Amino acid sequence: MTLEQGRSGRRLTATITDLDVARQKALLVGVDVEGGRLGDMDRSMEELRLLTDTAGSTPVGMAVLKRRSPHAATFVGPGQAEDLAQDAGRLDVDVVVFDNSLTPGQQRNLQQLFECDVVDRVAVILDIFAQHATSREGMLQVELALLRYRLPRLRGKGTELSRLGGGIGTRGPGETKLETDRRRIMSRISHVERRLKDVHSSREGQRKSRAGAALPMASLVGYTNAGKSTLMNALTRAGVRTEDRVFSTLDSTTRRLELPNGRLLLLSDTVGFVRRLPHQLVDAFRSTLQETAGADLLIHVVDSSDPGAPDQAAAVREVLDSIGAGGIPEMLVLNKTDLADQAASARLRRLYPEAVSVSALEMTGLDQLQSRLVDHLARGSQQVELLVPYVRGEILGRLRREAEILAEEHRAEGTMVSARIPPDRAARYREFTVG
Ligand SMILES: Nc1nc2c(ncn2[C@@H]2O[C@H](COP(=O)(O)OP(=O)(O)OP(=O)(O)O)[C@@H](O)[C@H]2O)c(=O)[nH]1
Ligand SMILES: [Mg+2]
Repeated sequence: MTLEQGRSGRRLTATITDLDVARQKALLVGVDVEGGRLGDMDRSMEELRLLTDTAGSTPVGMAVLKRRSPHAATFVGPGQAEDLAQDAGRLDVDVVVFDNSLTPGQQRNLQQLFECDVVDRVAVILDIFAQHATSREGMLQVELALLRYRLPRLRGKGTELSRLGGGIGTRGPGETKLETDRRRIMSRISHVERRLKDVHSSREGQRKSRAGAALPMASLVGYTNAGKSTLMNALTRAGVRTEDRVFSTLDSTTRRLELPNGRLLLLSDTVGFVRRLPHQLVDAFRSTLQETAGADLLIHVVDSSDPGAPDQAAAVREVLDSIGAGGIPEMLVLNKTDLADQAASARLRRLYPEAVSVSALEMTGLDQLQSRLVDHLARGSQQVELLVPYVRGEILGRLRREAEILAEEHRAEGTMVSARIPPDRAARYREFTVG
């Protein structure tokens, strides 16, 4: 890529030779409006490049512009819009992708000016989700998000009237095409919402039966591509798909994890986060995300080889707050230590002294992570002596899952057990406590 310093900002114009001709060509545009730090803008644009590429278009040019405040009609200023239209023509792009969110009106106006498609980051993320969703629930959630995004973007052609039937009783002003489209989308939205409700209530049933099993639950959370699924596989052999691309996981997978001291934990892997995750998606994926919000512990996976790791961690915490998971205890895991250079690793360890360093791919640091999980579960636990009658064998089974057994002895009256029980489980065993 070559860098030009123009009057309206910096312009990067790519000359990428290994172009896949079947793919759409895209011009990426980022507008620095709040006078934010340059580094942030660069990282955001790099991410937009990755998102656009994942969505199936090849970025062939990039423009980073400055503007004090967005122009009401076109977001960028008139001169900037003209420059961009020229770039779009010269590079012969199919689509111009804005990193900033555009209003439906701005999007429409720019489309006319550039004579090609114009989309924003939200649309790109929605598009990736639409391509990757595979489960029934995932597809319904994505469709809901897409419909809600499209609704305000319907284009009104005031003169185009569509009349139902056309006979007596249908005469009169008729209904604009916009109104019928809008009504169609709204009725589809309520249809999808109803179907989702069904899926959610059956999931709620599953969740309840799991709550009955009384296993603590830990959720893997983190920025997309941080290595959550790889870590899930390394710990549980779950066989979740992992890929070097964003949003490869959209559905949740939950597996049992047996810790070194024999205690069981449910571990779930779910959708990754990204900076400025579209609110339509957060809303639509609320139930998937709520599973995270119901966890006893969040295992926050950070890609320590990414220079933007601290920003990514902050973005993840923001999303967690927005779904009501901000108060759940968090264990920070610095992943991909095999890729990170030493200076960067040292810097991250200083920033997050409490974090565990691992490489999920090379399976290093996992022992330490597991023992931290053991410690976490045992936090605040009390050592108790229990006498469990032989007829209550099921109690021992449960105890083995929920507590750490220190000693066991068979007596005439039953099994004498010495165990460390977490505080939230202690009440269940009170009737067996001795001494
Ligand atoms: N070198 C290295 N690569 C890793 C490590 N962990 C994961 N990766 C790679 O990083 C990429 C993303 O891994 P995933 O496990 O799919 O990441 P994820 O967080 O589940 O991503 P999404 O589901 O897309 O949000 C894959 O290509 C992995 O092979 C690691 O410790 N070291
Ligand atoms: Mg994944």
